[in-house]
Amino acid sequence: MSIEIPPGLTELLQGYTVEVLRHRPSDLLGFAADYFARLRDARDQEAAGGGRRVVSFDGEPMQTESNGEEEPDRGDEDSDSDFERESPVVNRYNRRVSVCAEAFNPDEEEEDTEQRVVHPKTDEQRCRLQEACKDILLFKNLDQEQLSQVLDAMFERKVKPQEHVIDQGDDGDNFYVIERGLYDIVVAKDNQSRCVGRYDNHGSFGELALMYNTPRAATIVATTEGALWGLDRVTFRRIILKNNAKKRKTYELFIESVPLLKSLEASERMKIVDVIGEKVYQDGERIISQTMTSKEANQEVEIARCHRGQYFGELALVTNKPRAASAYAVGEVKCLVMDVQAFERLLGPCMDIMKRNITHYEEQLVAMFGSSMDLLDPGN
Ligand code: 1OR
Repeated sequence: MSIEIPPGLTELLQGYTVEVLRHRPSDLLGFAADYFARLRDARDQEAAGGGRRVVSFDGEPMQTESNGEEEPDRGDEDSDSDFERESPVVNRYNRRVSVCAEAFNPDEEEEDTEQRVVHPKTDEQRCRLQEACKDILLFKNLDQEQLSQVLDAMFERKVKPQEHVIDQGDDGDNFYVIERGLYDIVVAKDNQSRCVGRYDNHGSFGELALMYNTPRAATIVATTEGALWGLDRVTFRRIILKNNAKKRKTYELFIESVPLLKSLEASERMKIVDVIGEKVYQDGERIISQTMTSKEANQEVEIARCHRGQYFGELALVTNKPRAASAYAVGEVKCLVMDVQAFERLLGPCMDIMKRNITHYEEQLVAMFGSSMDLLDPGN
C-alpha cells in the first residue's frame, strides 16, 4: 500500500525539528504551537501582499522585501497560476542543522546567510522541475541537502515568443534552467547583434553574471512559448559557488594534468572547473550515441580506447555534424562533462589542438576501413 505524503509536510516537520534542536525547549507542545502560529502568520501576511518575510524565532516576523504587487488570496496552493505569482517565503526554520565550515569567499559574508528561499510546489511541479534539472551540470556535484535547497528555492516562469529573459549588460538576478522552449543567444558587439547559439528545450543559462559578478554577457530571447525554472542570485551564490570552491580543490590537479588544456591560462582552466559536472557510468553503459545514418551502418566495431586525461565528444561540436561514434564505459567510468555553450566559450584556445587530433581520427579510420569519413568538413 502506498501512502501519499502531502506536499510540504516533510519540509514543515524538518523546519520544526531543526528549531527544536537549536532551542531545546522544555515545553515541546507550547513551542510547536508558537512555531506553527508564527509560520502561519508569516504566510498570511505574505498572501495579503506584504511581500517576502523572514520568520525569526528569536523575534517577531519581520518584513524584508515588498514584492510590489497585490497578492490575491492564495488558499489554493496547487494551482499553477497562483504559484507563478507567489513570492518566496524565506524561512530560517528550515535552515540546516550543520553548516559547512568552509566559507566560499570571506569578502562575501553577507551573501552567506542562513536564510532559505522556499517556493512551495505541487507534486506535479516538483516532478517537472526534477526532470528539467536532472542533467544540469552545475547541479551534478551538489550533495542531497544542497540539491534539495536549490530545488526548494526554484520558481516557475512561463515565457512568450520574443520575450527577453536576460538582456546583455544588465545585472544578474536569476539563473535559469530550461523546461521547454527555444531560446536564442544574442551577443552585441561593435553595435552589431549576432545570434551566436540557441538552446533547444534543454540546458541552463544565466550563471556567468552570478558566478563572476559581471554584467550579463549575452541576451537570451525566447523564440517560442517556453517554461523556465529560476533560481535567485543569493541562493545560487550561497550553494553553487560554495560547491564550486570545493570543485576547484577536487579537480585542480587533474585539470592541470590534462594535455589538451595545457595551453590555457590557469584562470581559464579554473573557469572550466566552474562549469563541469561529474558523471559516473557503469561498465557497458553508453556515454554518447552515434547517430546512425543508414541501416547498414549499425554494426559496431571498437576503434579506440580513451584513458584518464583524454577527451572525447568534441568532434560533433567542432564539426557541427551528428555524433560520428558511440562511446561506452569499460568498467566504472567517471567523466567530467561540459555543455556545448561552455565548450565554445571556454575551449576556443584549444580548438587548433582538437582539430589536429581530429585529423588523427581520420587516419585511424582510413587504416581500419580503407576510407575516410570526411570528419572535418562541416559540409551539408
Ligand atoms: P550571463 O549571466 O552572462 C547571459 O547571462 C547568459 O548567456 C550567460 O550567463 C550564459 O549562461 C549564456 N557567451 C556568453 N554567455 C553565453 C554564451 C556565450 N552562450 C550562452 N551564454 N557564447 C556563445 C557560446 C555558444 C560566446 C559568445 C561570444
